[in-house]
Amino acid sequence: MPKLTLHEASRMTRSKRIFSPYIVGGQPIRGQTIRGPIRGLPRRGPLIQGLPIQGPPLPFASHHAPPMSADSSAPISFPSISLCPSGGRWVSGIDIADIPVTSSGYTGVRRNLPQELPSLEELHRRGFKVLVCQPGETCPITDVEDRVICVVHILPPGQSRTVVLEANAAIEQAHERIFFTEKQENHRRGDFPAASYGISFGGGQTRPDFLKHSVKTNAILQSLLKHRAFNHFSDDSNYLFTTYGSQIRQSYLDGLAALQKWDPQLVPNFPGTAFAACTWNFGPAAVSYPHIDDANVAFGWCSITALGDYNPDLGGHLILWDLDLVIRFPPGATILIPSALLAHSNVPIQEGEKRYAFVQFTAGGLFRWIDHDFQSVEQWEKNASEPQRQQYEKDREARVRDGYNRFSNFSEVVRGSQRS
Ligand SMILES: O=C(O)CCC(=O)C(=O)O
Ligand SMILES: [Fe+2]
Repeated sequence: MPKLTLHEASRMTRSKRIFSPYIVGGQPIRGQTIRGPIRGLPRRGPLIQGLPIQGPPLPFASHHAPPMSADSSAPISFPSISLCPSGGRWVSGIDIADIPVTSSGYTGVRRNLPQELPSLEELHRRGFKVLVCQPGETCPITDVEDRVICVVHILPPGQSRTVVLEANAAIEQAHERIFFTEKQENHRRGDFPAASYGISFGGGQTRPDFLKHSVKTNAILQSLLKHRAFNHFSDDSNYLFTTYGSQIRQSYLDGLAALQKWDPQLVPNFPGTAFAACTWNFGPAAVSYPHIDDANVAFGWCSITALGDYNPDLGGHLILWDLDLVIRFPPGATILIPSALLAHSNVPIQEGEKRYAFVQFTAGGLFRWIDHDFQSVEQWEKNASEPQRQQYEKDREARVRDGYNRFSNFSEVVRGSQRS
């Protein structure tokens, strides 16, 4: 496995910063522009250089504090805690190619997972490690073949304060106004209402289309889409996606472009986004049970941004069950994971704390529709010629065989960052 020198590592963090209009106090600095265009993303609004911003300390517990036990203020001994080395990566012990996908290769395989919310201490007893990334850092997680399978990004302190407070307020306001449907209230991911907006295909839809809502809910969700905090999170996660998963992101963009050509109404949620849809997990305590988002693209990423107001040393972490890993997940942080492949859930938060999440994703069914000449599989099977069937079968085998290698190789990412 190639080793990253300190020099390489620091070049990488310096050259791949996240840019944001958010600074302490929330006022963009005018007149300053970023040095170069972010590849694949349109420039939008006044941007500042995303250099570490000096500002007041995090509104949450210090990131140096060891995890505390859930029911007392005494720190528990947690020797397995690891800091993500600056500019480096966390090397997990899994091979992502060992995780099964459906035979068509579009979506994940649902697993029967226990509905449990183990505490940090319990996870420690079970041998899980805790990954802690520092504010302003990005930490990729690789598998044994050096594929970048996940990415963790923690906002710099000055940014997180403003953007998180704004996003929280918008989510709370929307929560009060939305009359949730039975399906939005009761889903298998956890005991919290959730609403999705965007382009999807599955669950009763006869063709790819916008998820349907009442006129009122639609207007509320559209106003969240316009909110600058969610545009900021969209930019951040797309920037991470471009940097660490360029092949997958390109396939998402190609898919969206094909859909929009087929139906020009299918305009994505955010300018420059590669994701087809997003979900807001409303609180008051959006903590997920172990699950796999099996309808999402199998060889792809979804982006989760944690929000709310909770002590991230005590709870709210993201658990990746296949990696025996617990990731500290403070409000404002974004984690990209292949959510159709890896089982994930959260560590519970403390009584009275609030947690929400903003999740961006793409349904695998959209690609199935595109690859079947913009028809359902059933329609396609009725109409397809023998050569078409043979070609489909070849593509299917290649999709499953090569899919896992669409995750970027870490050394390629480093080389790419040094070139730009
Ligand atoms: O809130 C989180 O950290 C996870 C959310 C999630 O996995 C989901 O909504 O599917
Ligand atoms: Fe999920």
